[in-house]
Amino acid sequence: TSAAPRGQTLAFPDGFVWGAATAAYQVEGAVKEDGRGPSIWDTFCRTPGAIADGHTGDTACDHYHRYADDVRLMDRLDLSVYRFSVSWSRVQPDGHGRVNPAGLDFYERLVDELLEAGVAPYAALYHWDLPQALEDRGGWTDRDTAYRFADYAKIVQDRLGDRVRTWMTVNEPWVSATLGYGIGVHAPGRTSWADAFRASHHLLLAHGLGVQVLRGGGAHEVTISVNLAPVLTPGQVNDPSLEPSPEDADAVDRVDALINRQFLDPVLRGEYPERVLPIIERVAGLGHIRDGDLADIGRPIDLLGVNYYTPCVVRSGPGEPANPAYPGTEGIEFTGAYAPTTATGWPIVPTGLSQLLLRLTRDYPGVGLLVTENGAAFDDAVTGERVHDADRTAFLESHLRAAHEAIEAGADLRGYLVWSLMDNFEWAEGYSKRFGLLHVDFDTQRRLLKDSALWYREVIRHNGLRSERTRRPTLEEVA
Ligand code: PNW
Repeated sequence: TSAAPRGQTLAFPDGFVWGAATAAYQVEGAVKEDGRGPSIWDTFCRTPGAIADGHTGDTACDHYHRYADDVRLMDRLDLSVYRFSVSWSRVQPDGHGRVNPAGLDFYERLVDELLEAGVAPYAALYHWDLPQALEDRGGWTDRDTAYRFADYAKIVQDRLGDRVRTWMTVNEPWVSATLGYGIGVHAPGRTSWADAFRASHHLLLAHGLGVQVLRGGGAHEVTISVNLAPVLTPGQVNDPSLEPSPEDADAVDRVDALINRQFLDPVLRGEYPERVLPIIERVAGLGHIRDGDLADIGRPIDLLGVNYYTPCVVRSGPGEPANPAYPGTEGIEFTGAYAPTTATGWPIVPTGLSQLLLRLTRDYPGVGLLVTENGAAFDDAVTGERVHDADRTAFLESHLRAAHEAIEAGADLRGYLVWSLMDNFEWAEGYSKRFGLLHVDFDTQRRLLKDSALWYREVIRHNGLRSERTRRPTLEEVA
């Protein structure tokens, strides 16, 4: 229900950044090469039943060897930025102490290749692949891991800081803590809510200490990427103006505090929300939150990285037990959205993105916004040399319309990065879920530009959406 008129170009602001993202473990492969140490994902992938079809990231997209070809494809797509993550255990095999220069060499080659192609490197320091040696000392439940992260951030910046201007500390602390330590469906596969809350706090602390280090090292822009979801009642999914009942509004507020404000308030205001503290205290105590931590966590950042996929839909549900993924949600029903879904089963709700961006603008003014992930998995079929992924193009187009609408209404949105540049290792789903603009044949490692990639290139070239919806590229453009 975008207000944007059809038959007219929707221009984005000058300097708007267009890009795509990946993460080290999801694309690199080469897990034993050039001195890389094991990460918690290497270990987790060997746990029977943990990953669909027993897949691992051992080879993934073989990006470690094919990075130069992959950068050429980014160049062909006219990307202005590429967000990648650095594998901590490539740089420090044990997560502390000894540095592995060959690991840094890889990122230096990648960054130089990107700069050569005119694609700005956005380096994320932590996208879930904790060195196993640190997990053996307690992982993110141990406060020391945050300090080790700060050391590691300095090591990477010392090598790349003259070329990388935009740095991201941690990716999605909620997912990392909850799926990894709370419900155990991600590495390290632990199942303790007390651990999850401690992990969550230490990930935020790592972010704050990282900001301090990166600023000290002259970083131009520092950001964190947070998975965010507007929390809506079922009725609001299709009619955002609908007023919820007081009971439903209370359910919405409690879930919003847990999934969004638990991260936004510490980072952007230097405080935990009042609504979350009693839940943390009941589950984990508050002993892990020390004086001064929130001042560290709340250090100013330049941009907030927003990862948006789907809204969270709830209503009051007297008698409901807490949702296993959200402690403290007794009496709330998680209904899901009534909307078409992607291949991961996530409802497609583009208006959720405009609502989210406008809410951030209203509640957290003064920080620029960057969509660091948005995208969708679909069951793509290859036809000869083509991948006709019209559903992905429609997904991206509808979300860009929503983003444009938010900008028109005052959101300070600086850019948009598609998740993902290429099909890759989708964590617990293995290779079964394809999010890429590039199709990857995991037997031959051949890459194909999907129709959505060609469509995205047109968006980038015009710095906006052209009049027709879901325009398919012509064969000449593909050649
Ligand atoms: C993000 N959830 O993960 C990650 O940053 C990517 O590495 C990942 O490939 C992508 O989204 C697609 O899944 C998420 O359960 C995983 O709400 C799970 C959730 C959200 C984001």
